Amino acid sequence: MIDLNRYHPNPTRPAFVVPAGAVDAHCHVFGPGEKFPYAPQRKYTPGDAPKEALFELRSLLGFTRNVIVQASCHGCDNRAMVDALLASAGTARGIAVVEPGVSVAELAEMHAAGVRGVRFNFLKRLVDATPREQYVEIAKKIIPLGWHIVIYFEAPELEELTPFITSLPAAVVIDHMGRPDVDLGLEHPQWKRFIALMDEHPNLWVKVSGAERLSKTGPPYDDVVPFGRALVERYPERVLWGTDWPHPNMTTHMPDDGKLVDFIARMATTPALQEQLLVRNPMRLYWPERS
Ligand code: 0GY
Repeated sequence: MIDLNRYHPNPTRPAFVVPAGAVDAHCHVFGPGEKFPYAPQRKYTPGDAPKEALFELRSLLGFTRNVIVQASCHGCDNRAMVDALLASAGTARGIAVVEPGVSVAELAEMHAAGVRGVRFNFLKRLVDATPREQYVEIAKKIIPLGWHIVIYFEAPELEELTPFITSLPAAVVIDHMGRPDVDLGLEHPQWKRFIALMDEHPNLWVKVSGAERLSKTGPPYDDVVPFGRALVERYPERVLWGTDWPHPNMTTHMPDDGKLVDFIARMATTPALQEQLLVRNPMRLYWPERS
């Protein structure tokens, strides 16, 4: 029996060989809970997914770097994520979740560890709502550090969120393709609204991750291909990809991370697009000094 609260126990080595220096730009570490307790206000309690397991997976998949995104189950306590960054010898960057009262010294310390952005999460099943003014306050504090903002919402929320998103004075990275309902197709107003937003705002980036969450048909996620491919081909300089390991809150299956890597080649179908998606774009955003 597959345990849906634990990452895939033996992912396959991908058939798709990623370009040298590839970045997994969306993944998490969970705990271990004994050392880094989960937040009291969390909406789910994950199985532990420690940094050692993440770095082992990275090697198996052929990747060089990670971007570790603070997940809601750790609230604003970024210690597990920062601990992973510090252990990575500069091969991981982080995205934090912070309170509006965060101090300049705390931000500077996170920056030194490798944090390069904050995440605003709008999913009601994951977090209690944060007033927009608080997010504005956080945005103001992170701008001087050159950080960006990662934003997580579901497509039905986009219309209401658009004035807020477009007011943010930084690069904004949208998680999981803006979480479209893939059954609606590429011609539906829901998807067209998202494309219009991306077209009009060159500071917006998008992760073509989350096929395993978006798919209604399950592996090999055929129904997600047109969405991912449309984004990669329309915005080749503003797309990122990540495993989303260890895949919290999956309800139907636990994805094989090796198969998720194979899926990349169905969205980014040429070596040039693959290089942009997996190396050039994330390097520009997260390791600008090295790209
Ligand atoms: C993801 C997606 C999910 C969870 C979180 O912060 C989180 O807890 O992001 C989800 O359940 O959709 O990107 O990890």
